[in-house]
Amino acid sequence: MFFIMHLSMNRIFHFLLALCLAVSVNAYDGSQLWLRYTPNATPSALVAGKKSQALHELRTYYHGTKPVRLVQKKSLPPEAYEIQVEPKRITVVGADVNGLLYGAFELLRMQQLGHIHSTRQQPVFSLRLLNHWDNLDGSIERGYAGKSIFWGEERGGEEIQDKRLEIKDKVTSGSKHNSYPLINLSKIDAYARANASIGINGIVLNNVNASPKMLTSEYLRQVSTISRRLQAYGIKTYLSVNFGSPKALGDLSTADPLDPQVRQWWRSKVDEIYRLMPHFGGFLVKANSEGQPGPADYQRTHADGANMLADALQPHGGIVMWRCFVYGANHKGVDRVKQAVLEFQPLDGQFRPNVILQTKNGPLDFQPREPYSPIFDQIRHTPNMVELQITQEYTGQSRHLVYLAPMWKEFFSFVQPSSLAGIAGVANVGDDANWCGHHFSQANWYAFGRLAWNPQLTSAEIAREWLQQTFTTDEAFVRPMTDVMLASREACVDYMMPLGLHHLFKFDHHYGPEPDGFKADYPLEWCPVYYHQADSAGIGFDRSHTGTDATAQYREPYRSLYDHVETCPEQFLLWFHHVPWNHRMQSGRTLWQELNAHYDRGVAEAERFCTVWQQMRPFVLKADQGDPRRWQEVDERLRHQEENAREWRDTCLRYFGSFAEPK
Ligand code: GCW
Repeated sequence: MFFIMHLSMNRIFHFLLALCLAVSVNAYDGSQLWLRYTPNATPSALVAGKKSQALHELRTYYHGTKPVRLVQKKSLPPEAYEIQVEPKRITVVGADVNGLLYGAFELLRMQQLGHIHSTRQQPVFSLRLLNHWDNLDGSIERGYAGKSIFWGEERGGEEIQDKRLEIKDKVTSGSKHNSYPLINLSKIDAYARANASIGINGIVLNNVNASPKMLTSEYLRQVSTISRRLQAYGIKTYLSVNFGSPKALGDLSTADPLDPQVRQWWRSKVDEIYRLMPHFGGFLVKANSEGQPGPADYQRTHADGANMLADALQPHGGIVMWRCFVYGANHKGVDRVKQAVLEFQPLDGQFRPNVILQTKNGPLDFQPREPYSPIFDQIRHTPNMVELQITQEYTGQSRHLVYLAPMWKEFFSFVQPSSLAGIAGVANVGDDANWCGHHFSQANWYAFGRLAWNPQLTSAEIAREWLQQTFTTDEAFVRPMTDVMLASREACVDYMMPLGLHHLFKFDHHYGPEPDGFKADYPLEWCPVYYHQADSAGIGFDRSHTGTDATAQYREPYRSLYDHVETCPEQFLLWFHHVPWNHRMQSGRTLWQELNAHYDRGVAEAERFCTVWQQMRPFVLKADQGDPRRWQEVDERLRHQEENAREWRDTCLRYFGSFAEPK
């Protein structure tokens, strides 16, 4: 009896085990991103060309019946490609290895989308970078998708990391190749491949709030291991550097950029880097901002600081990306949105040719909606790069579905892409199975790459192709979900901070509303009450000529448009003006009524997204072979988003309502 029971228990156990395995084989966690290609059983013999990553991709994933040739043609512009579809064959022509790889991925994209056609493409920006805010202990500043894929141990701090390197050094001493098995190299390969598939050609591996340790020989060896993997996919490696490094590392007593020893320190450091990594790209620097060291510590200018680094990098062809996100250091008490122009405009023309100024799209800080940063009007003799934030620090943090392409397109409607030397996106990637925390946050990474390649693409085109590759090409899914994605950014603005309101976020973590946020010990620039200025007379920050005169930093016609309440677009109204509660809006409503209407609309949209997603269940389950995991994970987040949208509306209206007698 016992034996029989034991036997059947055993069977049940094995049956359950088999079931679990079957489910986990089918379970789809989102890890393949938009690259859900089915590999060929054997490499396709139809694809010919010189050995390259491009050849490998096509041999593995091209399923067509026409032969494909890969050809390099130096006369094309750098990184450009052509796909020529003829009756009997397809030719992918690339300017260089990057061009070939991008051409190969374009062909695979067309295959996924079901329509292969001739095309000729060249990138609009030559610098298409991701910026990781990854710390050496493995944490990620403003990261919402797990730990860094580059640094740290699961629970490690920098010390543990250092020990690990020491141990590893001992193990590998004597060996020609340094390899650090504790970094998941296959993850880095997959990451590099995903980036190459959307045309990213540079990655900054560490946080702009940079640890000086980044530049120690131990870490540089790890950087070099990573950089080789990225280089295989045409991606250059860059590092954020701490301006105070020579001092902080104990090598010198100063980091003054005009001190000869300091200059020599940087030259030697840069030489060391290029000995390890001849393809190294350069440095990204956050100086004299939010407590970071910089040239102002020695009464030197940003130009002095940037030029010193540029001089060290120049012989190797490296660049300096110097951030203009500075406030608080030299212009205390001045409207924060004006400080970048005040700081950098007088220095325009004083920078070395290999310095690029990198500025966030808006003058404050990645809010759901900001006017463009006027620095793009004021800096004319120094190359500019725009920094966009892919990680959703202020747009729901991988818990909300907010598709950011419309926001970035809005920026490009004010700032000509051709006026920019490059584009950088703050990455939203961590070691989560689906890379980005929210399945739909993958779309922001994808959209960033596609827009960095071609900012003329529409938000809808990008959303559609992402949905088709990531979920299914079924129009009954693609159409409604494209609509949801396109509506999501405006919904977020509406339920968080409509009509030009900004920075109403909870302190520090920036999730959720805190319109009454004021603490005597915060810097004023971090307090919501400072930004909305609500009182019994009205609401909004007067940045017109009667206030801080930030409008004067804009080129015409925006300067005049923004300066007057009557002409200021309503979406920026409270950014530029303090407006009475009973001000008549274009709709005929009072400002207070209009504010209510926007918050209500935002919440209604969040509710609608949930409803649409319910209807999408069969399509997602079908795409995932019956596995509900991905659908459920999105569903849970959408419900949370709806709840959080309500919290935003109710908290903000309750607080503002205490000033605004309904009129
Ligand atoms: O938006 C703020 C963030 C900081 C960030 C800083 C910056 C990396 O809250 O976390 O620091 O901007 O861009 O330097």
